[in-house]
Amino acid sequence: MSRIAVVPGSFDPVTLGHLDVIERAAPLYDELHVVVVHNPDKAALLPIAQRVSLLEEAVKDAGFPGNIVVSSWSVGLLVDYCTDVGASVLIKGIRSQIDVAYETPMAIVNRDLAGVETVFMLPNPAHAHVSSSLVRQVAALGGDVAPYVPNAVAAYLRSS
Ligand code: COD
Repeated sequence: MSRIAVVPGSFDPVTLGHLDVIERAAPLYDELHVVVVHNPDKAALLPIAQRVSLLEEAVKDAGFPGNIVVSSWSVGLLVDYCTDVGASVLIKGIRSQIDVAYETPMAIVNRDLAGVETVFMLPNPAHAHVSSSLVRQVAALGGDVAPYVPNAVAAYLRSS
């Protein structure tokens, strides 16, 4: 049986922190779905299709393994996506106690709903301070986001 996992996120935009988690998770599974999900609690910067396209470019540029699938999910529960693709594991990056507090109830509910387990991965300390919201703020104020994002995102934000 294939081991399939899902890395969900807003990815608005994808950062080097996200890529670090994706790079380390990919070899652990046969198939890794990186899924852009709308988070209703956050004001969006980029349309979902643009986030998917930047993720695809970043994964390709980084030369990650070929078992990574980039997609999006906008209808219904995240665990419905997992069921659709046969994934039994969700992967979340944990930067701090704040992430633990946010992710823990979701992990338990996702297990209750569909038997999907959540695996928490600790970040590379070099990127542990990076978040999409920080990138959005720096970009909005005209700062250089290149240290925090893949080249494709830096180029896109410079040109938009
Ligand atoms: N280093 C390591 N990990 C990181 C970093 C970093 N620098 N930055 C972010 N991450 C992790 C985050 O902790 C998170 O695990 C993931 O990467 C994605 O982060 P974001 O900011 O892109 O996405 P979020 O936090 O807005 O998550 C959106 C989700 C849609 C994934 C989330 O809200 C979710 O799981 N929703 C489930 C919807 C649902 O079905 N609800 C009902 C049952 S709970």
